[in-house]
Amino acid sequence: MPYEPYMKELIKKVETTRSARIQAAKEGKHFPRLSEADGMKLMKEFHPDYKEGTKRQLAVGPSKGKVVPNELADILEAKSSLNSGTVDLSRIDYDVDVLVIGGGGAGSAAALVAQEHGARVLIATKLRHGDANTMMAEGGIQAADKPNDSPPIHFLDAIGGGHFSNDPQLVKTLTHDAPSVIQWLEHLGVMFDKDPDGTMRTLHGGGTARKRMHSAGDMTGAEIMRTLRDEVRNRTDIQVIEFAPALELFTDHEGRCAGAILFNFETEKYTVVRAKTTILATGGLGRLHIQGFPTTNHYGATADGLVLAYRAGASLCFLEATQFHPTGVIFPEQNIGLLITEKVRGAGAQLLNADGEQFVYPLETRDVESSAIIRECSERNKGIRTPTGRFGVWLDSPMIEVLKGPGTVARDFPAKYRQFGRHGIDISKEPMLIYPTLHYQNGGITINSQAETEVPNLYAAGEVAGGIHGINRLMGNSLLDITVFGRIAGKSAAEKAKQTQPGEITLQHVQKFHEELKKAGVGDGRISPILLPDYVGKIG
Ligand code: MEZ
Repeated sequence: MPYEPYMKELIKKVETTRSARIQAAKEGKHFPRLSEADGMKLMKEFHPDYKEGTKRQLAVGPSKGKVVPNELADILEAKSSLNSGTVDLSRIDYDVDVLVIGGGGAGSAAALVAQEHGARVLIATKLRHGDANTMMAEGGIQAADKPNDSPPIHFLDAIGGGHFSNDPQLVKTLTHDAPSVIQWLEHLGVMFDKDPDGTMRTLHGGGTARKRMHSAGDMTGAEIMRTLRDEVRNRTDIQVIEFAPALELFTDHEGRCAGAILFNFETEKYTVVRAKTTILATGGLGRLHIQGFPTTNHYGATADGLVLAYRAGASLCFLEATQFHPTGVIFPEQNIGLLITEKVRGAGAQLLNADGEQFVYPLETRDVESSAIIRECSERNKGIRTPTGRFGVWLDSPMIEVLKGPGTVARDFPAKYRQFGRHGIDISKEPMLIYPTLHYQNGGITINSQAETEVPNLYAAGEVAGGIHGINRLMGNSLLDITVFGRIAGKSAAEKAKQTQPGEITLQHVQKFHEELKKAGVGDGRISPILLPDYVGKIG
């Protein structure tokens, strides 16, 4: 659906202010950036995380007393569909060294490295191999590999982006390993954007002091996922089972993780996997649609790994904070919630209100940027109304054509160019209409720098793990995190498997958790993991 005539009238206001804005940008004059204190103040007023009545304390489990969004608490304080009597645990279908649960970027990287360390590896994935948030990531992956940059500068940016809440040891590992991970990915076949002389092209993301965002057009995640998946599939000794989500972990009599039970979507049968070590790489929670927000996330992002690990005894961290990406599509209606990469702002595009005025520095951290947009559309009443009564602000992509030369938008943002083009909107000539969208699970399962959880023989990597980003992640640190910690988890799990005898598999922790729920008087009737989002009767 192209812009309606009244929207085209409003776009004229954007065009009126464009040449002065471009001139200012060329002179290095920017909209003032907020101080840490002013950013925090803005967030407390407008960021969804601070909205009253949207979170509650967990009543049971290892993180009892911690506050999480209600939608997440609902599935953490819920019963398993299994108990000790449901399945015959004497029949073991697969007996492996390392079980990887999740077939996205983190799971695939983990499987590759575990196999290189001599482990017999099985990947179990809920949908198809590669159906993951990795595939949805657009703009880039951070690594301090240019002469004017360094891992310590990257470290400071990541810590600042997390408002000083991140686990410093995890950030050190993330930023230190980044340059070698880029080399590893390139060696496997990832085609990063380069200048004609072979130099990696890098841009700024929000909250970064150096240009260190490496990209593959606006499909960086898809390119990384394609490469990792191909590599796994080429190593035929790594087994992959698709359409087989994990329903529950197994623990042995010492409380160590001992594998998982899978549910096969196609056959509707259970599969029992005994594993010496297990890696959770199940991704995030976007499809819980926190506070009713649309999401950038893939269809399977239903927080399954958090539920499984929590019942088995792993604590959770930083889940009180959810990331809303500032630039989700708000028009055309068919695409609501889909990601418009931060790389668009990294390339020079600015955010503008209904009067064509800039109201925020374009590369604030995501939580601050989102808060400014929400304020513009609510308190300041300067949002642009869509035909169905939603509000958004303009993202002035045509600026990029002027700043960087004609054809840049189609070349550097081919996916967005085509996506909007299908609706009769040429984003090299007309701005995009955006509003914050639910993007990322900032926190997750507590891990250390070896990717170990608090449950022996259970590891976690990627979006399911917490602590690396604290309460707010910077752009491009997710594709980095899945690769760095996926690789570490693979190595740690394979090495541990060498010293581990397979344990007896039980669901005793589930029974214990059910008793705790009963004692606390919560969770009656709710079953989790939910595996797939429930939209029945909710779309109107
Ligand atoms: O790290 C991300 O979330 C990312 C690359 C998203 C984007 O804006 O492109």
